[in-house]
Amino acid sequence: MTKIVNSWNDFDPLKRVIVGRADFSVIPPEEPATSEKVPIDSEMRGMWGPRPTETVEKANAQLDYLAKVCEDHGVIVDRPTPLQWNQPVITPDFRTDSMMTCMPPRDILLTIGNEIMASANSFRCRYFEYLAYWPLMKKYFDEDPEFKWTQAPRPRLTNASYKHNYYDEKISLEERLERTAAKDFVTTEAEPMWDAADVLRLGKDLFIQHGLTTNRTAMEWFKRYYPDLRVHAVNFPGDPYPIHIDATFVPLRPGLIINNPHRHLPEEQRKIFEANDWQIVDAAMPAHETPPPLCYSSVWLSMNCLVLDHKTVICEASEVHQMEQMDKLGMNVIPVPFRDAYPFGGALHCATADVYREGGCEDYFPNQVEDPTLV
Ligand code: DAV
Repeated sequence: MTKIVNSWNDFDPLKRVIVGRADFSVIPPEEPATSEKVPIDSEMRGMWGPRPTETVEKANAQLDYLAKVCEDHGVIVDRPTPLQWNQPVITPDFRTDSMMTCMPPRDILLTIGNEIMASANSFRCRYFEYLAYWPLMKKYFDEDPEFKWTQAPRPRLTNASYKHNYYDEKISLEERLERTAAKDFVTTEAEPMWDAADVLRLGKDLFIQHGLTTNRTAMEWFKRYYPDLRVHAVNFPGDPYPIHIDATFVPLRPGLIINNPHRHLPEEQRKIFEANDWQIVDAAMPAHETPPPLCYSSVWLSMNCLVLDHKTVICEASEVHQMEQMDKLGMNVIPVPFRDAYPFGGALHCATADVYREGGCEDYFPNQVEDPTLV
C-alpha cells in the first residue's frame, strides 16, 4: 500500500511537497476583502491585470530552482496545473473580474495527517484557485488508499461576509493597529472563512491566526471537524495587515519557534508554550527595507522559511541576518534566491504545501494551561 499523504507539522523530515507555479498570474481587481489588505501607499492600489511576462519567467525560474533543491535533498516535488487566471469568477452571489495565481499552495491546501483540505478563502478572486491542485489531488487519491480528499464548506462571500466602509483612506497606521489589536477585521462572522496559511499545525494542537483572512467562525468549525485536536486562536497585535501566520510565528523544530519582533504573541497566549518548555525567540531583522515591486507581503517574508527536517532549513539567499540566526540556532541553512517570486504570493513556505513528512501526531503540549484563547 503506497502512503503518499501524511504531515502533522512544519518540521518533520519532508519527503514530498507541492511547489507552486507563477504562470498566467494576475493582480486581481479590488474587492471587499482585498482592498483592506493592500497598503494605502502601495503602488498596487487601483492596479490590476496580468503580471508582466518577464516577471513571470523570473519567478518561475526561482520556483523551478527551489523544486530542484528539494529534489536534491531527496524530496519528491509535485507541481500544480495553472489556469488562465485572467478569467472572471462568477457565482450566484458575486462576480469579480479575475482570479490570481497558483504560486502559493500553502494558502489553499491544508494537510493534516492523511487528509488534504482545500480552504475557504475570503478573497473572491481566490474562489476557484483550488482547481489548479485538483489533478494532484486525484493522483494522490488514486495512488494512496488512505488519502482523504476534502473541501471545506465553500463560503458564499456575499456582501454580508465583509464589513462595509471598514476601509477609510484617512485612517492612520496607529488607528489601523488599534483596530487589529482589538480584533476588528474586515471579515464578518457570517460564515467560516479561512486561508490554510493561517493554520499552524503542531501535532495535536492547531494554532490559528485570527486576522483579515480567517475568522472566529472558522475556528469553531475546525474544533468540530477535528474533535481530537485542540484549536487555539492566536493574534498578533503590531501587524497592521494580519494575513497568514507564516511571516509571524514560525516553528523550526519541536520546542523552538521564531516570532516576528514587531508582532509579538500576547503574554496570555504565550502561557501554553511556556508551560511546555517551548522557546519563543525573536526573529532576526529582515535584510531589506522594502519588499520587491508589486508584492502583497511585507519584508518579513525574511522569516518565511521552509524547514526540511529538525536540522535543515531553506532560507532566502539575500536574508543574511535570518540565515545567521538560523546558524546560531543550530540549523544548517540552504540559501535559495527567491525575491523574484515574492510578488506572486510570498516566500519559501508560502510557495510550498506539505504532502508527506515522516512522523506522527505528537502531543507537544501535554500541559494544557487555562487557555483564554482555546476555542
Ligand atoms: O508579513 O506580509 C505574508 C504572509 C504570506 N503568506 C506579511 C505576511
